[in-house]
Amino acid sequence: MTRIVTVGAAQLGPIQRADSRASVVRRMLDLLRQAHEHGCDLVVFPELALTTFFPRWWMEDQEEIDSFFEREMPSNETAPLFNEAQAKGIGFYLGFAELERANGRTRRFNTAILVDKSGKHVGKYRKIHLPGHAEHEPWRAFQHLEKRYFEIGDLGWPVWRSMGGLYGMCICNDRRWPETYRTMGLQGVEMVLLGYNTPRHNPPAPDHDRLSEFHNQLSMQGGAYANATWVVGVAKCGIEEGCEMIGNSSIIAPTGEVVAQALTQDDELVIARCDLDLGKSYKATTFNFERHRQPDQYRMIVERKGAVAPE
Ligand code: CDT
Repeated sequence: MTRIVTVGAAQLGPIQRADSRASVVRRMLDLLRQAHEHGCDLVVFPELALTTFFPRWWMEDQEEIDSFFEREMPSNETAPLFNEAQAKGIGFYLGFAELERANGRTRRFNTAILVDKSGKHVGKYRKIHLPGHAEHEPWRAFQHLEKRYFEIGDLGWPVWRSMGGLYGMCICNDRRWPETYRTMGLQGVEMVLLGYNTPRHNPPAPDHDRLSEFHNQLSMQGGAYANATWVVGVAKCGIEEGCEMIGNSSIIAPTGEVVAQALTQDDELVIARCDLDLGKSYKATTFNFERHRQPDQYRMIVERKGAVAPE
């Protein structure tokens, strides 16, 4: 029996600052409706899917910063999404800014959750690789203040048994790091879900700008192949508050091949029928970890953080 999961990569076009969460949820409901019409089992929404990509702004007023965060999930504004997905029997990945109040502490994370077809919360992931900077750098065309507004995720990269397969999550910049996929690969992951907001312009390295889409594909295809897993990467994209973010939302097979890809920089549903057993032959041969990995020779990966060149 094949294990086919029909996946919808629900790319979102730009969300401006003035756009209400209710208006964004309406757009997501439309994508969910399309997903249902095409028989999707699972829909993947982007990183920080409910608001504009606010780390582009230096803000000092904590109340203003917190206006971009969710204190509960679902909230009044997001409940229609949860209700509709459950009614249609569609699981989903959703990225949002999480404000947690626990044990007298307030903590803020760049978070994603996985909800299954019955509406059950399967798992939560908090972004570990936070790019950008923590202080105001006015020379930049725009800021990238994830290191200021979020704490480093504290949940690792778990893999969950759900919806007939083994699922993992990561968020945006995580996709550029082989460690992200390998940690999930070592738990046998069959599908990695990830959302992103990737500005085309990288102020500290503008010579990379022309390669934005290439680097996006390169990292996701490499992660998929080397870990024999599906990767579903979903953008929020287009021109948001004057800042262009790349699209190219992609569904990538364990072979490393791109099976389906967005053509626009707007709301767009990209669909693929994904056979979760497609990675099996790779996991049994070329990437049989138990047989071929040599962790004793990789100790430096966990013992050393920055590169140290030999004398
Ligand atoms: N959201 C996010 O993590 N964006 C980063 C921009 C980094 S600039 C190289 C990304 O990796 O896409």
